Amino acid sequence: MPDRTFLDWPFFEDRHRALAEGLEAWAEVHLPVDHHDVDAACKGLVAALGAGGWLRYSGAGAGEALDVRSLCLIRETLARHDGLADFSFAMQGLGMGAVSLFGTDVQREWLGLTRAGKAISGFALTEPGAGSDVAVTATTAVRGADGWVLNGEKTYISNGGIADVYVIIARTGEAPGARGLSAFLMPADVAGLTVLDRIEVMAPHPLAHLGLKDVVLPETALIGRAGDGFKIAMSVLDVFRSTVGAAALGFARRALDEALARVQRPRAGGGSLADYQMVQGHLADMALQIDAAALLIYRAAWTKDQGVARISREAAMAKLYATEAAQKVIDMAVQLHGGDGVRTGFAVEALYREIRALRIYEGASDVQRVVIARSIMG
Ligand code: COS
Repeated sequence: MPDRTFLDWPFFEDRHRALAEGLEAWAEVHLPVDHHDVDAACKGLVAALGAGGWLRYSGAGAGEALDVRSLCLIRETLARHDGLADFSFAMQGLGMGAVSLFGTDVQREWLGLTRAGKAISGFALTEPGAGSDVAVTATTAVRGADGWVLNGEKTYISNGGIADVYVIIARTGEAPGARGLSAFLMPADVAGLTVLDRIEVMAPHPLAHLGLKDVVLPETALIGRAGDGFKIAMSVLDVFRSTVGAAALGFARRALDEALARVQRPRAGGGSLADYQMVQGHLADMALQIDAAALLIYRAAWTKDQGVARISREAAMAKLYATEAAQKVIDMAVQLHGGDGVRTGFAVEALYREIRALRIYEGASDVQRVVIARSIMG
């Protein structure tokens, strides 16, 4: 059983403690799921998370605000039980993040579906030539008589191929660079949108390279104002980067649990590995990194929930520290398992593969360092 004392920290209210307990009970019954067919698994998880009421937290309707502490608690709980469950929850939030923050009433109708688990969403930001540097986005959206016409390619799009709706960032050209982008809401069945490739990765989940050829979207698809797409994308990432840290925290907590159980097993020659001070030292380092990550994550989430407009620095610190720390914690858990640590079927082997992408997506670790450095340099 993982340490639950953090729930008594002053960052949380009683509703957060009730949420964490309720989701824990649900996860013990419903997770993990079979991962062999990731598309089917994710579709089933979205439906189950919707039926359980958990996806309500993934979006914000008119007059509501995303509760970042709830998002983080849900992600760390789900990640501790099943990485794909965390992924399915997270993408409903990230995919619809721009709509939650900036959508019109009509655009928010999609939220009714994604928050009920009846539609799947994706965020189409990254391009073959524009990864960390969003300002060089090349996909174009040109205003025509029938609305906007989009052309280009998007890659590494999570839920690509199974999503019902995407938020897409494209160049509308109001100004060069970051100031000439806009955000659009794009149903997946629109003519001209195709899946060019499915991308296979070391911790499999639905991921695709998308092509857009003369995709026509109505004027009402524009989210916020034309030219604000970069700021909209960054505002979404400000909210969701802390939650990536929370997912990493969930993986790390699971790794510590697995390591503790392993080293406390009786050994053939008597005693257990936990009797050795060097092993205890490793356990202490793991617990320390987990608590430090949790403090940074819930500091960022609490700050955003107080209504602070920009938490770029806090969110970057949370994501950077938590994902890097989780990698180290999981690596040590693998080490403490000996040969079983790298053996298929062992939880730590899966965690070792699952954590790696979190140091890359939603802003690689060095991007977070850039954001932090800029914030302290003023
Ligand atoms: N919220 C609101 N506005 C923001 C913002 C934020 N978090 N971050 C930047 N902006 C604004 C800036 O204030 C600036 O506004 P003005 O033009 O009015 O001055 C504008 O956006 C451009 O900002 P900046 O000059 O910092 O842009 P850069 O191109 O230098 O941004 C980084 C660089 C690396 C920080 C950015 O491209 C980034 O975060 N990249 C990572 C991409 C990513 O996470 N991809 C995830 C893919 S998986 S979904």
